[in-house]
Amino acid sequence: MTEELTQKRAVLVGAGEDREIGELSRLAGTLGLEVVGSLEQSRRDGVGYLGRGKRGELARLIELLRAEVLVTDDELSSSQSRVLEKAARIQVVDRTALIIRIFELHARDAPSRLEVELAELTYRLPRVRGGYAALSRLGGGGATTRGPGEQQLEYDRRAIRKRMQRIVKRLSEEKDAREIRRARLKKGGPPSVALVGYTNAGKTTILNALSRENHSTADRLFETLETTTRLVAGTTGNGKGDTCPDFVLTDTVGVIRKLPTQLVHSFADTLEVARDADILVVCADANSGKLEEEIRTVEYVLRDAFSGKSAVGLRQETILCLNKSDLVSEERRRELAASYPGSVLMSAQLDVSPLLDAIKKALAQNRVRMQILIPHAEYGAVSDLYGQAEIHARGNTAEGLRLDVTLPKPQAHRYARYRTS
Ligand SMILES: Nc1nc2c(ncn2[C@@H]2O[C@H](COP(=O)(O)OP(=O)(O)OP(=O)(O)O)[C@@H](O)[C@H]2O)c(=O)[nH]1
Ligand SMILES: [Mg+2]
Repeated sequence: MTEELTQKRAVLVGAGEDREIGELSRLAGTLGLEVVGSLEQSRRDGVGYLGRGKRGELARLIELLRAEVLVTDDELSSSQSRVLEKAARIQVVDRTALIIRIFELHARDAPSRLEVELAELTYRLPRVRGGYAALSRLGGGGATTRGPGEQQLEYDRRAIRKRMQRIVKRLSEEKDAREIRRARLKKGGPPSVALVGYTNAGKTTILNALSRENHSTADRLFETLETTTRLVAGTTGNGKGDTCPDFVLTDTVGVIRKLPTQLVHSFADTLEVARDADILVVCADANSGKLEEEIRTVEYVLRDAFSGKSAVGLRQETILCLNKSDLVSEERRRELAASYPGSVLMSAQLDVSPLLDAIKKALAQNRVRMQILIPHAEYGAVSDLYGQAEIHARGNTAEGLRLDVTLPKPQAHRYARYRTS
């Protein structure tokens, strides 16, 4: 897609009140760019992202620092990009292209790769026109790039649209299959817990610790681009010998502020998992300077995805997990406990048992105990019970099978008609 960016000397620019050079620098670092300088402006310029004067300053900075790539904190229109490229006279990469490139590098399975390709094509399509150095040719020629003939452009656009249609079709087939699998799992299966949160919060580290597996974690943004589901045995240890039903735990794609719209599709799976989970664990990096904003971004993305019908924390049991407590001072811990009552402050690297305890408690609260009588003719209903219910007592009677069970609330209503007390 982009020509190799690794190890290139990059200058970062951020314009507008919501610029965030620190995070942009981490995104650039994730791609292996070497950040050598930055320039900021409080107002975003419609013509060239930076105002005219600032563009002059930028050109001098680039020369001084011998920078090879310019990275902007916002997506640029193709004309903004042209103007900026003309001033900078080096390759310009906007925030969207940067994030798409990270997704491309980190996509491991076929569906994730298709999602990223779709995002890239969506990004590229409106930029085919007029000699804009399209994503595939970033770095080519800068201001001197000339557009290919109109006919060629139309041909390119048509090819892009055709490819997009094919990807959308394949992804929708994939989605149907996934939904069938999920529905099947949900029907007879154990309760589900989803780990959601800002990128780099430690979700995969938590999954690994709870399931004793070893999925890739790294101090890079968007390390995980697929959802992974693992069964966690209810007896998984805090050493206290507590037991709880088994539950399935799902790791999801991290969220980021100013999420490129082209990538929203890539989050569909994550959002479905979050929507369907019995318990939602919102993970955050307790040591982040932007903790509050990161939590709000995650809630916003989820709320948006649940299309306003159910805000986070209303329909589902939600646990706020403030991770990486090992990195914060004692004083900050007290502040966090006061600011986020009910949250779990812990370090996934040291000990996940505080979170496990909170999940167990939430699972217990999310369950009801009831006595049911299943008539002989409806024995089929019994088999669905196994796996999701704790059975305390059972006995055959003339009317049918009497059971004393504890069930997850979401499933309990299905047995309501058999209920005797
Ligand atoms: N100090 C400290 N570092 C942690 C802790 N938990 C995770 N990390 C580190 O934080 C970084 C990110 O962890 P991941 O588990 O990959 O985070 P993630 O939320 O899965 O990130 P994405 O997949 O990119 O969304 C890694 O370098 C981890 O080793 C913790 O409790 N303490
Ligand atoms: Mg991860």
